[in-house]
Amino acid sequence: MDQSLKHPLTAFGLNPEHTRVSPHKQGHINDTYFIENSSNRFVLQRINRTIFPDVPSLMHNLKTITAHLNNYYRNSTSCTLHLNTTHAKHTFFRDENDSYWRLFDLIPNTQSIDNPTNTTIAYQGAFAFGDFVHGLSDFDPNALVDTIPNFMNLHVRHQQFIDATNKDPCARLDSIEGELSVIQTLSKRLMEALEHDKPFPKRITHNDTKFNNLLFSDTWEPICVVDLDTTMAGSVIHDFSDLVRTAAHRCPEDSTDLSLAVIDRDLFDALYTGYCDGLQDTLSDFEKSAMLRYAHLMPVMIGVRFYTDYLLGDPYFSISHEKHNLDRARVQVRLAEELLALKHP
Ligand code: GN1
Ligand code: MG
Repeated sequence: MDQSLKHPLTAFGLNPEHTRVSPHKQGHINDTYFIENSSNRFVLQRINRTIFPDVPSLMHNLKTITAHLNNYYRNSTSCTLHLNTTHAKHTFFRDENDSYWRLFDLIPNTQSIDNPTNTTIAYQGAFAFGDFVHGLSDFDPNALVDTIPNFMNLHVRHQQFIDATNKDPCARLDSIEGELSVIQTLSKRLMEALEHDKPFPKRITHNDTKFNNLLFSDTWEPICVVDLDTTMAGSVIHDFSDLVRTAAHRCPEDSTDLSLAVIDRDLFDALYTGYCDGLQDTLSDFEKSAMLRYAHLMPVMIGVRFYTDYLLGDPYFSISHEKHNLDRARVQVRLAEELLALKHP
């Protein structure tokens, strides 16, 4: 076992000698491990402190959100995450190296997928993400801390991208300069459109609605929305767009075969209907039409972020090969173009 796991396991009342550990590979941000002893299974996470510097506030959000959702899901087959506490009754543990750890119960008999394999799964998944926001709709968005300031601020993301192209610290610009005008134009047009539009109603949203952030049962019933670190004040426009970014097609996020980055109209429609149904009557007509108008928003914003990270030498998203962030960025551009070309009644 990785020696650094011993202290956190002990702090959460587990005996490292009688614990099996296996690393979990998904997610670009935190380090995640599956933990098993003779009676229970857990998910242990080392929180990425570069990205989430204020862990107490992050964990305060998480505690508040899960308490609220626990009540919302009480008569349903869905559930929310369950945080374990340390001997000292804290939801996180800080070790001698200043790493912060937390321990969730593992939700048994569940599975996740990167892309839905049919429209029923797409509908069910989108419903669950909409229902998640619906469950938090009677909760004051101002009660939560912004765990990452300006997380969904396209102006800030765009400026960081321009700064990265100006600095070019890894001399990576030369080889990709020709392709950057596409993402720049997409991003500028979006900023202009957003500026002339009405502001989106503020709600508590998930802000990372990757399709694989939802656990399904073995018969594909949605069970639990996970990865709640960016659940904070936001808008459904972003959540819906991130959902179509990851689920309205069959293309891996980092595919080098761009011919796979094709939007499937049926999957898109199933996601839209499911998401609207999940939110029930809390969704306004303005939001419903803006969700369609800005369906390409997250591919553009994440595309901008992937290009920025590539230019800066990959400090943010974990990578497994040198051009990983570039591969990811190119898929996002293709998806944005596809989504822009969709016609809506
Ligand atoms: C990150 O944690 P993970 O891998 O689900 C990122 C999201 C991006 C996503 C792109 C805190 O999410 O914003 O959409 O990667 N999370 C954070 O795959 O930056
Ligand atoms: Mg995440």
